[in-house]
Amino acid sequence: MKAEIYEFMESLKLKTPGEKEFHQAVQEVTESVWDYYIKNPKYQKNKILERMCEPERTIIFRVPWVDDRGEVQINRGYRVEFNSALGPYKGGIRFHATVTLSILKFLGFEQTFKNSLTTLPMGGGKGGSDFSPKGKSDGEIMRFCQSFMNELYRHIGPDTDVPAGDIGVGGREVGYMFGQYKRLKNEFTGVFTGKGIGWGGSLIRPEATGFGSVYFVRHMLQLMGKDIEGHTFAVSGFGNVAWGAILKINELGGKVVTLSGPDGYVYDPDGITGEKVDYLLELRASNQDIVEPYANEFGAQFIPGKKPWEVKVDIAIPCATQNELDLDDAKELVKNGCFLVGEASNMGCTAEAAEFLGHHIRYAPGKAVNAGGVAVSGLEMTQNSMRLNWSREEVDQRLQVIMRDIHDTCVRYGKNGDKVDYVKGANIGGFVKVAEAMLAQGVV
Ligand code: 2IT
Repeated sequence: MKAEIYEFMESLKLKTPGEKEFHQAVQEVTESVWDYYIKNPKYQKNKILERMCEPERTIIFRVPWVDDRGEVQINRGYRVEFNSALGPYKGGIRFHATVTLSILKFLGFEQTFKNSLTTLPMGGGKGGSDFSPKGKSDGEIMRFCQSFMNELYRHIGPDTDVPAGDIGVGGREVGYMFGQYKRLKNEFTGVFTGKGIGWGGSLIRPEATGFGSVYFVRHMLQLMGKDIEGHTFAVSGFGNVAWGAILKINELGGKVVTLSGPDGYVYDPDGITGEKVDYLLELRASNQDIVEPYANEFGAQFIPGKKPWEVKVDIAIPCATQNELDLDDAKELVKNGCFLVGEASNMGCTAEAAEFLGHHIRYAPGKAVNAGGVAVSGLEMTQNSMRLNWSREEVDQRLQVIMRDIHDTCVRYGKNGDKVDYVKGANIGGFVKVAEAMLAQGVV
């Protein structure tokens, strides 16, 4: 690492002790943009990078609620309003036991660059709670969402901050939060995305992250003279992102042979197709956070306590969570002939795994690959503002164009001989627009 970057990181760490996921995300971006940053003294003079690393506003609040036994429970709620240079803060809400300020800061930081890459007018933010939906009843989830909104409603709005879903937050939770916002503010606006079809949601939003990831991977393959068809895929996770990716891979003639959860992974060499894909929605709705029932239902193999990266596949698409693929996993994948990893989860690879993959095979980071989710959220905001709904075809067409543009941006800034450094391409591509907007808007 360059001495200047080391110094920059040391001073960030002093100000944000213990926030290791946030440090990881900042270091990756800083290493990518440093040369570009130094070449443009106006950025350094205006401390653009330092400003980008400090959220504009962080809200932390108590979320008290009463469980089904009548016991009082306390969780912590957060919203990190990271950067509004390009538009209202935009980004998901995560409900998971592992949520900390560091996790939400890394996600909000990443979101700023990702949203910039989409070409749509959205700033970056992220929120959530350490509340775990696992094993909770529908009533408990509703009461939690309402209590969470009783505080958050004063900080968000269709032109201020527009949340959406993330891990643990899907259509049901967005519905409860939107309902409570509407009640408190007495207004029906596009304050959330990922809403239900019929009350302001956009067609294709549930599929968008997965579809977009596969569109992006297809562009990566096309640069290598290949396509989705005929290739075998390892997918991790079993939620919304994995579901959408599997649907699109199947449609384009690929075969997905794995799924995973906190309990282990499923190996289904026949391919996850048809009713097996629909079954993922049932698994998610059961709030159990396990994939073993899939293996029992369809007679597939279940490997407890392991990750799917030990299976021999052509392409891997991590769709679960941060740092789910480490250096050993990366080496195992490459040893088994995997030639492409497209990260659909946010920061799915550890820094060491990302570096190894970037050297040996084609690898693209989450902020480029998974940007289709928030891109269609942006399109949902557009439709809400127009008070019109677009057809599936219209939204899907726009999503495809956006993913192509993001891939082009990565190639423009990351081209390196006959290879593409997608990490560098995505980071510089995302950075430039935000930096220019911040410069134009003065020291704010
Ligand atoms: O990580 C992400 O991009 C999301 N969870 C989606 C954010 C959004 O506002 O749709």
